[in-house]
Amino acid sequence: MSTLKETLFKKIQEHRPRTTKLVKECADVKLGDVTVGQAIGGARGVRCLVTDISYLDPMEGIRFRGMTIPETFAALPKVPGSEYPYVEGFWYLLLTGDVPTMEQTLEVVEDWKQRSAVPEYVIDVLRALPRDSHPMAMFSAAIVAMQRESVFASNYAAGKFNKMTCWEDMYEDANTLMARLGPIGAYIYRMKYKGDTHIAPDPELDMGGQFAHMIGQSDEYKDVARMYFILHSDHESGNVSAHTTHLVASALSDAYYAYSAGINGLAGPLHGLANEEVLRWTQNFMQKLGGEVPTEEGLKEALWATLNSGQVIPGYGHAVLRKTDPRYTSQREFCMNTPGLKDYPLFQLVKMIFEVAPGVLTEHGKAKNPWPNVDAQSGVIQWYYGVTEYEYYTVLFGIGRALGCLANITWDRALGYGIERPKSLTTAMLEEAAGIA
Ligand code: NMX
Ligand code: MLT
Repeated sequence: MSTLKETLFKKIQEHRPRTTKLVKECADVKLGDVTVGQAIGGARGVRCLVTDISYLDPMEGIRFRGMTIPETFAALPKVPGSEYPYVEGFWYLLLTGDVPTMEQTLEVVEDWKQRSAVPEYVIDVLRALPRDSHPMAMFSAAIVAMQRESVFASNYAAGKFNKMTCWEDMYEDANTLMARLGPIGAYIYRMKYKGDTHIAPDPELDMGGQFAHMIGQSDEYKDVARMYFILHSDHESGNVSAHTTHLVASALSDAYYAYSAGINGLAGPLHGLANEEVLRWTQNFMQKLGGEVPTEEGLKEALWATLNSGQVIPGYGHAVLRKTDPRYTSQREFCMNTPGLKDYPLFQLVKMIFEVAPGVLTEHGKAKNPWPNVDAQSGVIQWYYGVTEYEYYTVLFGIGRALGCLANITWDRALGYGIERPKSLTTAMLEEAAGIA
């Protein structure tokens, strides 16, 4: 058994009595009330999900297994010669809560390498799709196509389902998926945007470095990939992609069905697609100015024009956060510390939007949070390194988001979480409850 699996097993055994005790002895303890506004308004703030992988504080932002973003980057083993950690070590951390040693990290690197070959039939599926299909549709199709390989589904069908051990099958599927998502994403990228030319994997590289290599990027981009996948990994479990993955998995659907569904949710413009919307909006705006950075006045006018046409300002606002997203700050620091990017005109504009948009949104008076989220800053980095196909950006998000979603559903199985099935009410029932019937 690998060190990761052995450690995870130990953690699961330690954790199970806590969940059992809560269910057996404290099931009636109230966590809050649900209002009519919440029932109609997307269950915002309803406290009814459980995860220990990450926690989102409205003012502080995300902590992965109790660690802030800077703490996470500092603690994990780094790829030699690189500023950023191995994605594989981060996976170890998300699953177990322990910071792995270099040796433990390299075990995962090796395991993923063994699992990473993309089957020929997945390539056939991708090639059969119209070439102008959205890359997120391609990504989702490739994931669900691999369902036939699910260890969980095949053992279930063979009557080997065991509540105590089925997490091991989920763990197998999750690791195989994690190992293949980068190469699948790279295949889609090269097929759609680089004349259908493909680059073979380099057996020496870690997951983040391999992705950079396989899309045909520079050495410098390897750290961008590592940073990007880690930053986008998890945002507790109520966001659309994580919640969808959890919901679908709760029906005992396997990791392939569940994460393909999560990807479909990530593809919405109010969720992961916002990263491409930000770049589209910013580029259109700069094009109108002949590539010049606008004045503050010109920017304000453009922001108001967007709001007055009934559109949202992409990359701003959040369902939980009430301050600048630390994932935004982390990427901003990356830009500030990268010669070339620091003075890059598009970054200057992104910085200016940060100075102007919160004031405009506050004056507009609708958004509860006028501050930027992760998506406001991510596209400019991609553009700078030459990944200019912005409809592809959400696939990058989707490769990273798999880390959180798949760690979560592995734990869902380990703790035996039930099928998710909240209760519906009719509008008449709401009116009656509100005393306006
Ligand atoms: N620009 C304009 N209006 C906004 C914005 C924004 N950036 N953010 C919120 N609002 C509006 C929102 O549409 C709603 O209007 P109405 O009452 O007419 O329906 C009102 O403000 C209240 O919404 P909130 O309660 O502040 O936000 P909510 O929790 O419903 O939604 C988002 C959160 C993130 C969906 C919303 O802020 C938004 O649409 N932002 C722009 C899209 C975006 O950046 N999404 C990415 C989120 C992060 N991610 O990667 O997934
Ligand atoms: C995310 O990373 O999932 C987004 O910030 C949206 C959310 O947390 O609801």
